[in-house]
Amino acid sequence: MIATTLGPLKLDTCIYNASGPRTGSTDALAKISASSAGAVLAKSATVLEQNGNDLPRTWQSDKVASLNSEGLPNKGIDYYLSAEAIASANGKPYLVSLSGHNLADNLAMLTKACKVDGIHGIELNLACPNVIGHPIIAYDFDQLRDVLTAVQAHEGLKASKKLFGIKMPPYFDGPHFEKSAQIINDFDCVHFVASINTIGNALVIDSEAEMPAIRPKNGLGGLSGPAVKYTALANVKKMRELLHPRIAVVGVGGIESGEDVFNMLLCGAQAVQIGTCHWIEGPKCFDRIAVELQEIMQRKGYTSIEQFRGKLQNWS
Ligand code: RRO
Repeated sequence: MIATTLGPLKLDTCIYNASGPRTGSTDALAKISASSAGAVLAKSATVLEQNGNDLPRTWQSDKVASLNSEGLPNKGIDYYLSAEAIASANGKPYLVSLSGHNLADNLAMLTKACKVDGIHGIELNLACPNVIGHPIIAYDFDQLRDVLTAVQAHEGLKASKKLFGIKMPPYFDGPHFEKSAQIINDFDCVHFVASINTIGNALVIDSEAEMPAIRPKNGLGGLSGPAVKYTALANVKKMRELLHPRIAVVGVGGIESGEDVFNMLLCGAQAVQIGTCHWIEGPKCFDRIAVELQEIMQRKGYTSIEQFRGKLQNWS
């Protein structure tokens, strides 16, 4: 009832995890795999293992929003590639996320990922807000085009025919939506666009301490959770309108209920990722949210997501 496809991949449910929280270890990936998530996506990887930014680097509030400046702590690409048997033990697609320090690193990791049969898809993260000294790639449209030009020319990706997509930052202005979609549309190698990463460079203040809640970047970090849901919905709607129909849009940002997923699907999402809610609630969130979505569909008489996907009504 809530199955979907992403390129050649079949997902039993259209809900799976976002890269980030609870995705850094094989133990965490195995738990997602054992839940009703439709796919398993690993933490963004760099070429080599790294520890990330100084602590404290996260702040959580289950009601409003969360903030992180993790700075890409991860075990290195080889670890996530070799986790394929564990992550896909339950027959689900396993995707890795790449977030190298530079284009050469991303291409080197792409080469490795394309050689592993058990990797079903690759998400290139063009939107990390937390690496000190590195601006968000997809806010620089020349760099966005350069990265995609290099990926398109990548022989290993072409030969492997693997699902390839990009994780995008939120945009806030019409011309930015248009320009980014126009660039992406020029590249056949892009099969999906996942919108949105966290809203970069937000600030949470601890009033008692009269200090920022987190240490790195003088307190600035990526904002996530319910507060960003409305920005995420708008990004999914705009991307779906502007991207070529062959490119799927994966919705992500602040999703925590079946109703939130339903709204993402109305905006045209092909699948929906859960980040902060997974972080706070753990992998049982995938079971709960899947049940909630099915209840809404039953109440409305829908038997498949295709019956309402992308069919958000307009005011006349
Ligand atoms: O690790 C992080 O600090 C991080 C990454 Br790579 C990302 O893409 N988005 C985010 O909010 N945090």
